Amino acid sequence: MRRQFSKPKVFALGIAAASLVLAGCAATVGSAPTASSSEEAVGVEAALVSEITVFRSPTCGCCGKWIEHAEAAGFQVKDEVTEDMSAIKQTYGVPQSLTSCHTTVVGDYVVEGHIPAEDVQRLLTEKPDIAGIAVPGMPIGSPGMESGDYTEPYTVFSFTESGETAAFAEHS
Ligand SMILES: [Cu+2]
Repeated sequence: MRRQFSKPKVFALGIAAASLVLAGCAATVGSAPTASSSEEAVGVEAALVSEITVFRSPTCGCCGKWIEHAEAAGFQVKDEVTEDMSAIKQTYGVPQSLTSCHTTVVGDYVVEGHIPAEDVQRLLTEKPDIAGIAVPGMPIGSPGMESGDYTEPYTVFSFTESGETAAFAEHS
């Protein structure tokens, strides 16, 4: 389920997210990618960006699963493997409090972490005046982080170049 927010909300983030990134995808062990994501596959229209670039570290398994999710939704993924993800996040201006594992470049936007493809498509359709969107940490149940049927509620945040954040979408 997704709700859209009109009022910006700021959440306390960071410590939990950082430790999750260090722990690296442990929750995905033994879980299979769900087939349901392909049902959202329609929707990348010709006019929208279809080629995206994913930066990820070589050891990141859940990043690969998110790539599969994006491909199932119709995106063509350029897979860039790098040892220095913090440099990538700095280059693309991802606020430190919003960092996750992989960083994706979608047209002029930065898409950080395990964002549902439907939110990427909404971003491309609505073209808001922001730098990008992010799911901090690696919430269990987000695309690429599936673990059985369990989904922990999580928020997709938008961020601007000056570092302002707001809720973009909610998932539970
Ligand atoms: Cu991840």
